Amino acid sequence: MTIQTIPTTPIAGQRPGTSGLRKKVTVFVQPGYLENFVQSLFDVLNATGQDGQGLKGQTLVLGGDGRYHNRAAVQTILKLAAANGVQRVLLGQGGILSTPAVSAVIRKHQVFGGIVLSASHNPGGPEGDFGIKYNASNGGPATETLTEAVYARTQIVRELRISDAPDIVIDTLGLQWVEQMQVEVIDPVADYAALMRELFDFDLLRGMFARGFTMRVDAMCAVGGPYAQAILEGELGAPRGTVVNAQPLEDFGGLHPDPNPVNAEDLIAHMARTDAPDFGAAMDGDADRNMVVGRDFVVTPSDSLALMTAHARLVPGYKDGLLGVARSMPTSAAVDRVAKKLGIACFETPTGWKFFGNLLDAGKVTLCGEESYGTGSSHVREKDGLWAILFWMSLLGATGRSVESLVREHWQTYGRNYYTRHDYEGVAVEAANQLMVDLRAVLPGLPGQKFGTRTVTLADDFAYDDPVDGSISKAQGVRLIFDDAARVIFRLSGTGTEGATLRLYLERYEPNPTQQDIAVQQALRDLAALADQVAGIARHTGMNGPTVAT
Ligand code: G16
Repeated sequence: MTIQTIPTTPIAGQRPGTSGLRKKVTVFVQPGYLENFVQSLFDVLNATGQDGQGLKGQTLVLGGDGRYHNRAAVQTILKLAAANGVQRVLLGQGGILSTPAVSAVIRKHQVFGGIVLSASHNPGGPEGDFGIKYNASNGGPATETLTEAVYARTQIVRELRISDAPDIVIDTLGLQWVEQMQVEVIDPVADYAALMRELFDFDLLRGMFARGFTMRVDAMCAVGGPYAQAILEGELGAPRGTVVNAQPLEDFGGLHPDPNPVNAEDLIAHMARTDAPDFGAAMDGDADRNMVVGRDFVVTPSDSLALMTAHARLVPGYKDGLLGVARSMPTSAAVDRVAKKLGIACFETPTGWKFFGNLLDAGKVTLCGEESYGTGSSHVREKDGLWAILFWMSLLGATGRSVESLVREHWQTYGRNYYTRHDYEGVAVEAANQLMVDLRAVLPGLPGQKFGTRTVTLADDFAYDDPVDGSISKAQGVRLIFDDAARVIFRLSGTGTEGATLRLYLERYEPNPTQQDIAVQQALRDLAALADQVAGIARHTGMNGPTVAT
């Protein structure tokens, strides 16, 4: 075994997006692609690490969602880590760790940071996507400052430092070595499960299953399966088969592991049957997203966050109440109304879980959530799919109510925020950029303008001043806010790997209980037309409607 220094040349386009670097597998397998990025990350960490020591003597956590290329990438990263001063790596068995589990392991063992191999909800397999992101010592996604520094480094990286050691055995628990670096292969579920036991009343949940509570969790052939099986079927006594698609597969069995009504159609159909279980849920590729479904009743992520906030004291881990809550800007304002009633702060951040990190670290918020099927809390620094499922199950157990009745009661109390997201996928990058340029140009003229019965009260490009570290993030999405609290938001996705995706978020508030049962797309039809009128979506994209509406 020797450590080698190998010349390399910079590769263009290695800028991390909303959540790490995501590209097609065909891109990631190009010689030097992964190596250049990881070397650049290690160079930055070595230059900026604690006490000037960089990675020397430090421990990293490593694992991924098991998608195609996960296993090969693990071996490459270990060889680079060993050559760049890392002392120890905690590696999930088989190269597997869900994103929230990486965060939990980093925090529990108080280590320097971790690397997550995932393209989240993006499809897998040789023709699918792969991704990598770095999480810092708080367990959360690296800040923009760090990811930008890594990107800058990728543009000048000239040398790889890498060991020529043989591959290690990643399926066997225990200690191995790569050069002087210890690799401890750990049980991917154990630390995470221990954390869940601290937050939830497992006896209550066990009792629910014992009394016949029924549930269907669709793990979408992704990494959440082993976690859900171990906790729900193993510890809590749920009947075998409660977790479906539980075996993580390199191509997710051809499923698109994105837990929304469009991609989790099998779960939606199952929950619409007359013999549907009491509770349904799905998770995404790396198990940080969740979708909550009642009997023939889908809960929007925005409503889910609002309800969890309203009832948090029913869950043991949150019985003392919440410090505050945070949502991403495009997420509906349903939670704002709950926060107001509870008298707690509600923060509005740009899209990207990394923006919640400072608020959580500073003790300003306890719960966070996003419209993109993500909810989480201060227990880790990632959104957490199975945690959200256990949280909802706890609410059902504590109240004895159904999913639908809890949500309907919530709307009666707080009003309903009708909400939808329209995705225009596969738009030519230039056309999408031009749409945003043209839209930004008309913003100054919009306030005061009337559209039907509505008047624009604010039209801006959202900028976020981080209240903890003072950093400013500009151009985070164009928002139009109206005098009746309706909102229309436009932004380009930062997680796609092909062309551009325009996201259009539509929301209107309905306080009248007799008007809270309109089909969502119908309730928001006029706002969709307004959005097209202002932004010329059809004109710019050549598309007459979204590819996905959830
Ligand atoms: C990531 C981020 C989320 C974000 C989502 C969608 O989630 O962590 O904060 O809401 O992408 O981002 P975009 O609208 O830019 O595509 P994940 O689950 O993909 O890691």
